[in-house]
Amino acid sequence: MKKNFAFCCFFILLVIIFIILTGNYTENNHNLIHPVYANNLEETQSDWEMLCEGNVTVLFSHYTINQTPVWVVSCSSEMPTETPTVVNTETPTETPTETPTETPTETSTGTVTITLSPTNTPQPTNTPTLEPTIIPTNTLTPTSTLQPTITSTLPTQNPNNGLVINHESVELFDEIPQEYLNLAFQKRFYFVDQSVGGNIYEGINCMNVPYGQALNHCKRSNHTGIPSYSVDPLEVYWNGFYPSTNVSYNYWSDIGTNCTNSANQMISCFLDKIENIKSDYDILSFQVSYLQVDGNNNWIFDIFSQFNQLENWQSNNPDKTIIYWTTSLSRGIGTQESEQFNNQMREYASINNKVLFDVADILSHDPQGNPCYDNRDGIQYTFNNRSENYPDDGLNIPAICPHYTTEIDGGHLGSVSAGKIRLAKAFWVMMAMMQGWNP
Ligand SMILES: [Ca+2]
Ligand SMILES: [Ca+2]
Repeated sequence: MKKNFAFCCFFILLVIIFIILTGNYTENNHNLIHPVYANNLEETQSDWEMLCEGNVTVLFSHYTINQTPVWVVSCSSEMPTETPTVVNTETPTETPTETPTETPTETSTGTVTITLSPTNTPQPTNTPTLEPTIIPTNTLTPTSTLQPTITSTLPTQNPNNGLVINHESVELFDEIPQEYLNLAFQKRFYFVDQSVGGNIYEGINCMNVPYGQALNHCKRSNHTGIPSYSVDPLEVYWNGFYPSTNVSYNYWSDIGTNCTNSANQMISCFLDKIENIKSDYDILSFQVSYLQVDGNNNWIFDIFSQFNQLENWQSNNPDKTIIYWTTSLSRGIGTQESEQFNNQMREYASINNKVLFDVADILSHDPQGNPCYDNRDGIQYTFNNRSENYPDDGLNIPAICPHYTTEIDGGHLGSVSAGKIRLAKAFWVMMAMMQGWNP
């Protein structure tokens, strides 16, 4: 009897251990992503939508770590009810020879854990925009396989040589000679940024595999809200693959606290970080987010007076290259501050022969090269549950094209792909030109 009782107890104990382990497994099995410290509500919501591929249905508090609430967002696998209107039905000029083997079937079913800084109030009332799974009308398949091996000894870029990568550079992507790509793949690149930087990093990672193997969020050419903003599927297509293992990215919140609160903090956070990791990288950089040029952060202009510190570091580390970026942009930013800041950055890079990744220029031109301006234009922009109808302020200020984001005020690059893929292509053009390619 005692034996039976002991056996029973042991069995119950086993069941309890199993339940605990299973619970832990489920928790560990969450699609743990980088904690997002929301700068504002819009950014957080957009990140949730992006991470859940547009489907956010359940939001609940889960637990706290060091008194910081950790929120769990459950992504639904619900499919959109509307049928996307495919605008671009033209036959691509490239002649694909194979039929794709992959049928995009992915739906977002993962659970995403997001850590919010305690001062932010998550908004569970956010109505997600469902993003249909897009089946491209073209049938492109990569026809080449790139080998990331050094095969030549081409001259490397002199850090004193200036270089501007802007929207016109994107078209050069298909012309990059393999030998320069091979050199570019060896360069270890590091950047610090906010959420749009995360989007850009995603774009670069999209191309880490051949097009046929890339995730859906890499290939969305259709703008599900306003079909006229859809792009040619070739805009989100690439041949071969572009290894991203040597590209690294950190959020500002990774490298320090209050890094985005002042120009002084920003530069010292960046310099402290790169001093610690410089043996691991060849090219180092940071981007100022559109959140810092929204007109409420005039301190951002002080950053230019801090650049002498970057110059000092560059002088002390002649085998490294610090490159410069213009800002990300949103539909609403486009502000006079963003325009002024980016022009000042272009001027600094030009005068001082810097490499400039002109992200603002790339994002503010549509794939045909037409400029895009802020949403205070008297033109109504409404789809799904979103709308803006701001009066025309009489100013045309460069802003992200609606071809590259489905946000009406924001500028995240997740739900349509052309923005982040064009930036990824421009990135490789820049990396190849930094290795001496002169197209
Ligand atoms: Ca408008
Ligand atoms: Ca305007």
